[in-house]
Amino acid sequence: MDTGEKFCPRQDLDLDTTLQFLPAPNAKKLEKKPGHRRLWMGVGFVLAAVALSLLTGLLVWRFHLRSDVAVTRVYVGSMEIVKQRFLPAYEDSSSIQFSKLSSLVSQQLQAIYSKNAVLLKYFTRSSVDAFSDGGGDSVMAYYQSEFDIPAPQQASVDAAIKSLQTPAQSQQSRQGRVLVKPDDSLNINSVVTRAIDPRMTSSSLLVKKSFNVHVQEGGIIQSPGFPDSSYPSSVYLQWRMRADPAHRVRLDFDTLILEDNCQNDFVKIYDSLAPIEHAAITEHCGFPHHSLSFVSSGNVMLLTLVTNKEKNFPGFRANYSQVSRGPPGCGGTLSSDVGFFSSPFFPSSYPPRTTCVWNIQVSNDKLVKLEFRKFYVGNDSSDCSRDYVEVNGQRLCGAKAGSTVVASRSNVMTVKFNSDSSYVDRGFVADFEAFVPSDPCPGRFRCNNELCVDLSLRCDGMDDCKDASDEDDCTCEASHMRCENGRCKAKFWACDGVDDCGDNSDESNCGACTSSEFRCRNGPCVPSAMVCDRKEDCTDGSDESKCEKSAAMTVCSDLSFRCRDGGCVNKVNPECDDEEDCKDASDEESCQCGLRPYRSSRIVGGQVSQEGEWPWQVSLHAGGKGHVCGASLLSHRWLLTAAHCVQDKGPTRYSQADQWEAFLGQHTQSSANKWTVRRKVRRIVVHRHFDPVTFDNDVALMELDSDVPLNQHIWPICLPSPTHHFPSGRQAWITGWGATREGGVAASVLQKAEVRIINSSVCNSLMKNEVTDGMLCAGVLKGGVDACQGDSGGPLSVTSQSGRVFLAGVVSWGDGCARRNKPGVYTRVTKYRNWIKEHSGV
Ligand code: 4AZ
Repeated sequence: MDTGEKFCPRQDLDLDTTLQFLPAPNAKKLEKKPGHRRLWMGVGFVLAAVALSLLTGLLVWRFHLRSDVAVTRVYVGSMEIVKQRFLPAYEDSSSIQFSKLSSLVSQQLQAIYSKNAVLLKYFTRSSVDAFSDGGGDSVMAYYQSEFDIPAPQQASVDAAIKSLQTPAQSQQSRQGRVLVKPDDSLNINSVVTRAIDPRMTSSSLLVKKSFNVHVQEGGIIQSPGFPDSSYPSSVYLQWRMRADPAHRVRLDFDTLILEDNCQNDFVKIYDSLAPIEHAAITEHCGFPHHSLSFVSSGNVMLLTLVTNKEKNFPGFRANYSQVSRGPPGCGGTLSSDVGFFSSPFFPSSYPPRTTCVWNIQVSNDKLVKLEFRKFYVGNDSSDCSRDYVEVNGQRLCGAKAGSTVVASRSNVMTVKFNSDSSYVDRGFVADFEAFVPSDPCPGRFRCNNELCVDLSLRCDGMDDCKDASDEDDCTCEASHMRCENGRCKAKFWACDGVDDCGDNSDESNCGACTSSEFRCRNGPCVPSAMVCDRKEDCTDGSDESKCEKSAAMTVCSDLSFRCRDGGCVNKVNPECDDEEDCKDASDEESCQCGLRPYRSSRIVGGQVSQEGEWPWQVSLHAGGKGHVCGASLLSHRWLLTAAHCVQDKGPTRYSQADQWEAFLGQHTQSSANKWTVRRKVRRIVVHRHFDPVTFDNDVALMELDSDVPLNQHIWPICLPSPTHHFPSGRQAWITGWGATREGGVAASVLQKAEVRIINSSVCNSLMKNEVTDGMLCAGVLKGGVDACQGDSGGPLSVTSQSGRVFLAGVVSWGDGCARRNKPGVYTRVTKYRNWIKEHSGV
């Protein structure tokens, strides 16, 4: 629902143009005169109608019937001028040197176009936008050429532009026909011209501006107004970045939040100083969920921002720097028996126009096995003709989930990576190891796909090999059932609507239910009346999992939402769903929460968050020890955390408010954060019945010493009503700066990880019956994703159907971190909703 939420704080940008309405004329003049003028009015009306039809006819003729009406078409390009030394003055478009060289380039272009009858006919003008140092004794010129072309001729001009040969190429042509003869004054090595992205020449763009940036020293580029206000509308801005010769430009985004529709607003980055399509390396809009980092192939890069009139969002901020050419780790000979390598600059995107070749050579009597841990190499196409990795002659491209394994038939393997001139990707990481053909996985299990996995993962009900071969031919343990194909799967996965066995045998024989019964996904039948009563009668919660907005019982029950006037609403989760369900509208009160001002989109197995993605996340620092626990912002003044965070430990008096400081709007723990607001804690309210042994009632409130201002980085999360239903299987997010693996160290940048709510009975069977009514389980049973030490007190966030984020849980405890079949345990916030209200008023 928050998709269209306009980010519209302050607008005080010098780039903005302002619309002014004319003052109304003297009101008296607008008064109606008596009827004696009716005749004149009639005549006037007829005349006006005739004039209007004439005008309409003219316009139709002008734009639809006359095919020779010319439209201006813009082409952009680059030209390499050799035997020309680059002068610093070429960067200044007002210098004499710039004017001189650009007029020579324009003449040269005119000469090129005049060799082609079609181009000659429609060419109007060229202008040079910029020059850059081409290295050695060469200069790159970036230009625009305009052609006035009648609509039917546009395709032939496009074709003529495409067919243009550069002087070097044409001189080598077999017929010996020189199509383009260079002007005497310029020596040209290559010319590339292409039609510009039409979104960049839209007539609605009111402001066009360019900025020149030298990246040697490093620095920040941000959209105008960032972070205090939205970016301006209807602009085309470009930042021309130049590095020293023999260096590359590197650009790392820490925030990018634009409108979702790339037809309206977008950033586009080029491996050139001209927005030339074949050098476009990336385009983004919306709210990308992975980090964005780019490296140029040469010493220039162009960043463009185009916006339209509607919906403006916060924009972007990126750090620029330069790195020396000669990419580290691009190819070479690898002669150990085990090792790894990655695409250049991984985890940044690889640069365009790059080729690396690795020659792996292991001991003579062994073979080589290569496993791609990560693989994002361009688009998947049948011939992998653009960006690809070639292993022993076999090309791979696209994005591959899980691991991909390739083995050699000898002790050598050649791996080649190639990127073309446009659209880059995140690249790959590859591990290689030598193996003896008779024992390819010493001490480990050998999967059919040649992957080796730990022996303990065999027959545990999880597909660790990615081809399920670790689950073949197993003797099933008591908690497992046997599939027809011989695999073992956890019993509670039977009849859950998912083919876990791979032969669907876990989904057959699930028993027929009568017509007045509902069949739970995991098998049992329950009376139909129990469906959508907001009580999980099926142990997998399937009787409640598809009930959003389902209507309604007519009577009040324990599960009804209670309006302030005592009325009941029996719709599932009616609070803050933007529909007034209570007669007194109290279900839509206090709903300034849970919405990021844009959308999109210790943690183990998580990923780095975007700045501002979790504005309710709080970092609690104590006793001068830095970050200790997480918390969630509930209002201007109140935080919710875990009671176990505020228990005295040894000499540290965690129970005392004066020991704590809350950091709001924080992103990184180690470095300065522009939006961070710090507050001392005035009061801590710990749940009276917190049990430090069982962790039952693990909840505490913190009152800040003064209100915090709310903004796009600091915003409260919604509290669910006591009857809010979070069904099993619902996606949830955990966030925090805790350890990124069990026993590991805390994260510097706020981490996020996706988990699912887990049915309490299932959870209790996995957690030795230690899960109480005040607890809620969430996790990934396969392992690898979880909250961990240092995440405690932080939020378990669930997004409702209406797009608002609700606090389902508070990170509380677990059996280690990210262990298989050991979900994380959270304080169940619905159970404490009234307690929170009672003690904080929120
Ligand atoms: C902790 O020590 C902790 N895996 C928090 C959560 C979990 C484990 C430990 C859940 O704060």
